Amino acid sequence: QKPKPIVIANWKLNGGIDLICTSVASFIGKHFDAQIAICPPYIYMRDMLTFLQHSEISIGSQNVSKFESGAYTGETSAQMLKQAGCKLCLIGHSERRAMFGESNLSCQIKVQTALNHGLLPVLCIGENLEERDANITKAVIFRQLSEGLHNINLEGKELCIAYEPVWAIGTGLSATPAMAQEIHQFIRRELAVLLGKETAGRIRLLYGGSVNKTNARELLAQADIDGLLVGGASLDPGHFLAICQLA
Ligand code: G2H
Repeated sequence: QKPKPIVIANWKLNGGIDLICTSVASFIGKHFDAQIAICPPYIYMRDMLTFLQHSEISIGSQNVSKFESGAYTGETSAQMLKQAGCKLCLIGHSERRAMFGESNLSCQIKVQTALNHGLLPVLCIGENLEERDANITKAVIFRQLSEGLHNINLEGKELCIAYEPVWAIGTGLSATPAMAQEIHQFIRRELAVLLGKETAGRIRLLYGGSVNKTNARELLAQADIDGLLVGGASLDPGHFLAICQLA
C-alpha cells in the first residue's frame, strides 16, 4: 500500500501579491486526497500562512539555515520556520547546489536541524546531464543519499526525498515515467540499505522536473513515486490545482 501522496509547489524566486491572491482563491475550501504544500519566497510566507490557515494547504520553505541563531546574515532558522507555522522545507535543491554552494554535508546538517525542530525535510537529489551521459547517475544518487542522510535517525520522524534530474528541471523535458520509476526504485532500495526496510518503505519519494497536468497522472501511477515537486507549472494556480486533484 502506497503512503498518502504529497504534491509540493516550488515557486522559486517568483510570485507576488497577484499570485498569492489567485492561489488563495483557487485553494481555499477545496478538499484533496493528497497532502498539498506551497513553498513561496520567504517574504510571502506569513501572508500565505494567514490566508490559508483554514485550508488544507501547508506552507513550506525553499531552504533552511544550517545554523540555529547568531551572526549569519540573510539566514532563516528551522526554529523560526516552525514557529511561523511552516510544515516542511526543501533541502539541497539542485539550484542551491549549483549556484549557492550547497553540499551533501550542508544538506545533512540541514536535514538534522529540520528534524530537530519538527519540520518535514524534503531532501532533493538528482544527476545532471553530464553525469547521466557518463552513466554515473546511480553513483551520484547513492552519494547524495549516503552523505546527505549520514547518521540521521528517523525513528518516529518523517522524511521525503525528491528526485529531480537536473536536465529535466525547467526544460520541459520531463523524465519518462519509466525512467523516473527506475531511479525511484533504486532510491528505495538504497534507503533500505542505509536506514532499514521499514523506514525506507515509509519515506515518500517525489519526482520533480517539468511536471505538468499532462504527465502528472502517469508519474504518480508508478509504484515508487509517492508525490510530485512542481516548479514552473505551480506558478499558474489553475494548472497546479489540476495536478493536485490528480494526486
Ligand atoms: C524542479 C522543479 C521544481 P520545474 O526544480 O522544483 O521545477 O517543474 O520548473 O522543472
